Amino acid sequence: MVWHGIIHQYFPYMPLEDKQHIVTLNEGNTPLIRSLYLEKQLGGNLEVYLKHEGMNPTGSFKDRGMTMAISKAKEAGAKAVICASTGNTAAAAAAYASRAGMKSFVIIPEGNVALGKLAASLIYGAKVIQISGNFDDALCFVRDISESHPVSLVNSVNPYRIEGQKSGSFEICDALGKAPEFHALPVGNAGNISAYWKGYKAYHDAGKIEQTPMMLGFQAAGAAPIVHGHPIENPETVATAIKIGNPASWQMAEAARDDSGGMIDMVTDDEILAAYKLLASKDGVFCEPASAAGVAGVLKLEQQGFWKDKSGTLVCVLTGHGLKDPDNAIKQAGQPISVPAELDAVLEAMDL
Ligand code: AN7
Repeated sequence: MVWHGIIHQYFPYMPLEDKQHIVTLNEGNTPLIRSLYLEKQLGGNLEVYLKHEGMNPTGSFKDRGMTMAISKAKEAGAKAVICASTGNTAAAAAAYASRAGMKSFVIIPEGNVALGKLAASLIYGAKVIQISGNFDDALCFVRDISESHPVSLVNSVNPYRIEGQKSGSFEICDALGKAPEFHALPVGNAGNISAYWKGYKAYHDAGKIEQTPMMLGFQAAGAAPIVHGHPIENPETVATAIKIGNPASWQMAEAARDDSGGMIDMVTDDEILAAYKLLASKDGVFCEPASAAGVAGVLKLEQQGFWKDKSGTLVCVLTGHGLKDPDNAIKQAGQPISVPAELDAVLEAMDL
C-alpha cells in the first residue's frame, strides 16, 4: 500500500474541507521499534516500544502538524507563514511552505538551535532571523507580527498543528490494535502531549480503543515551568529543542496529565544525556537529546520503583532524529581516532 501522509490516512479526523489543498511530504507511518534494552531495565512485565518520529521527512514529529497547518493556510490563500522555533518547527515550516509555494519566515534564538535544524531551514528556503533572545521572546514577536501583517502563524498556537499531531496516537493504536497503557514523551512548548491526548480521546470516542493511556511527560530540569507551576525566565538545558520557559499549550498539557491520571515531571541534563547515549549504544536508535527526555523519565521512574507493580505496553515517543544535532553527538561520544595511512597504525588503534 502506498502511504500518502497523515491527512489522507486519517481524513475523517482532520478538519480540512477539500483534499485538493493537501500539502504533504508523506509524513507519518513512523516505526514502532521494540526496545529490548528498556524492557530489561524496567522489569519483566512491560512491552516497550520507541516511536521513532525522527523518521519523518524533515526528521521530527513537527511534520504531522505542519502538513495540516500549511494545508489550511493554502486553503485560506495564504502567501507567507511565520513561526518561532527551537529548530524543528522551523525546518518543517520551511519545507512544507516551499512545497506549497509560500514564503516562510522563522525566528530562532541565536546560538541555541542545533546545526542540522539550522541547515535544513536555510536550504528549504526560509528567511531565517536569529534574535539575541530565547524561544519565548521569539514566540511573542511572531504572535504580534502575524496579527498585524499578512503572514499566517504556524506555531502550535495554530490549532491545526495539534489536529495533525493527533495522528501519532492513531498510528500507535492501529499498530498495537489497542492503546498502550503508558505513553512517555518530552514536553517543551507542550503541544505534543496535548495532541497525543486529543488523539487518544478521539479514537476512544470513535470506539476504536477501549482504554486510554497514562500520559507521562518530562521537561528538562532547567526548563520545567509546568513542574514548578510558574514560567521560567531564563530556561537552561543541553536539550535546546525543549529550552522553553513559558509553554503555549500549558493548560492543555495539564489537562492531559490530569485527565489521563498521569504526570509531568522533570529530568536533569545528565539523565537526558545518559538516556540519549543508551538508546544509541544499546538499542541502535539515534534520537536528538530532547527526544531522550521521555526515556530518561521512565528510567527515573524505575529508580523510584514506579514500574514494579505495572504491566502492559509502554510507548516512548522519540520526537526528533539524532542527526539533527551532530555537535552534541560528538561531544558525548568523543572524536574519532586519527592515525597515519599505515596498516600497523590502524591495527594499533583497533587494539583488538
Ligand atoms: C525534538 O521546534 O518547540 O512540547 O520550535 O523539537 O510539543 O513543544 C520543538 C519542540 C520535543 C517538545 N522534542 O514538543 C520547536 C519546538 C523535540 C522538539 C519537543 C520539541 P512540544
